[in-house]
Amino acid sequence: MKKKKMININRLTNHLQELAVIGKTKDGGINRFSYTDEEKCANEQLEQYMKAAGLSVEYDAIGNLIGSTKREEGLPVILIGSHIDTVPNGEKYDGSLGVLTAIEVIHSLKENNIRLKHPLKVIAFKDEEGTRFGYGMIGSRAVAGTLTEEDLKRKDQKGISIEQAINQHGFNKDRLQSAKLENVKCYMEVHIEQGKVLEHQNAAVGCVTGITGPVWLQFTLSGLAEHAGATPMDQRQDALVGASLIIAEAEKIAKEYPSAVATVGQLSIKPNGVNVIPGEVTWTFDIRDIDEDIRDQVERRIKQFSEMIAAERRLGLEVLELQRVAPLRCDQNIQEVIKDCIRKINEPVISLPSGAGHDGMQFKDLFPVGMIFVRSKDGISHNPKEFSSEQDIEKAAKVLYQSILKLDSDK
Ligand code: HGY
Ligand code: MN
Ligand code: MN
Repeated sequence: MKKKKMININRLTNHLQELAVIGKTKDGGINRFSYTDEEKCANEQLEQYMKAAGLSVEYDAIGNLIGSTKREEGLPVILIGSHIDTVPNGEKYDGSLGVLTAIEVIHSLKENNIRLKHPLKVIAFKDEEGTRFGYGMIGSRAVAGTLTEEDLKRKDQKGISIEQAINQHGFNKDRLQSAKLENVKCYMEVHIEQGKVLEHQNAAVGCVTGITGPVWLQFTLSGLAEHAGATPMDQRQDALVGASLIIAEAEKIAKEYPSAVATVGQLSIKPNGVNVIPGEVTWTFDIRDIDEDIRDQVERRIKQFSEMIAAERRLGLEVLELQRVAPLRCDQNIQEVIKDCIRKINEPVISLPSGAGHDGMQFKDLFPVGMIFVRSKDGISHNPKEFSSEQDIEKAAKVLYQSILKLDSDK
């Protein structure tokens, strides 16, 4: 009797390659932002994969794509998912791997004639990255029931709001509350590590212990745009020099804490002329730590230093909060299940926190969350060089497959 193959890694790899073509950039990466044609096309591709896996397919009120197995009355849902939107010039693994692995596991369960007690839902969450609107995890917030009408007012750089984008793409923001999922047993996600821990430990997969919580801030320093040649150095209100001092100090502050990070990802200068003293500088801070108090301490110290620089240099300072997500501890029981399944495939059991944010954070205090990491080559992500091997992906898919079986057998 032919041994049942747990996972069809060729099918999963083909799906990864096929999806990666959608949104390809001239720089070799992928641009697939929320409520765009590229994302619509990618979702249509996912619909095919979901239907082939025997799932019934639907979109919820804000456009999350959901594939469901037949429901057994009353039993809570095992939710598995991730996102297919990308950062600018992203790559094929961040997010997409989690959605495709979830579909593959369900497809393989079906082929192996395994019928679970609990209903399963696979979900491709809308806009996890926050690339288009500077506000992430829109889809998982809707599923958690925490996305508000206020949130939908956020606009992209063309002035289009999330609400307009939702309606333009045929979804219905007025049914926002209908997107909330009730009666969920747990949420599971496979994701690339995007760091170097598994590689340093020579491990293919890892069990996630928790997810650091990001706070995104927009700083604007305003001084006075003046002639670069005619204005003496001691008579300037140079917004860029002020910003530079603040950004350098932010790095120093973050380095004082073992797991804190502070990043400036975006910066713009006005009027941005070679011979003009910068009158205004706007930039973003992404500040994180697995410990919320430490994260908030780093944020407070950066703000205090900024106020001092602004006063010293006669600059105006405005700080806008773009988003704040609490860190998440992954469920202890699910972690034990995942570690057991890693042992069963004879892999070293590594537990590690996630420096990157993930949709599961939105389900804090709602239902248990578990995450399985796949090794990232050189720890690179948010970059076309992002890579995870087929062998490692197959191992993670097997761990998810076995974890789902174990969680389904629980009372
Ligand atoms: O920003 C993050 O950590 C994730 O990639 N959205
Ligand atoms: Mn990402
Ligand atoms: Mn991601």
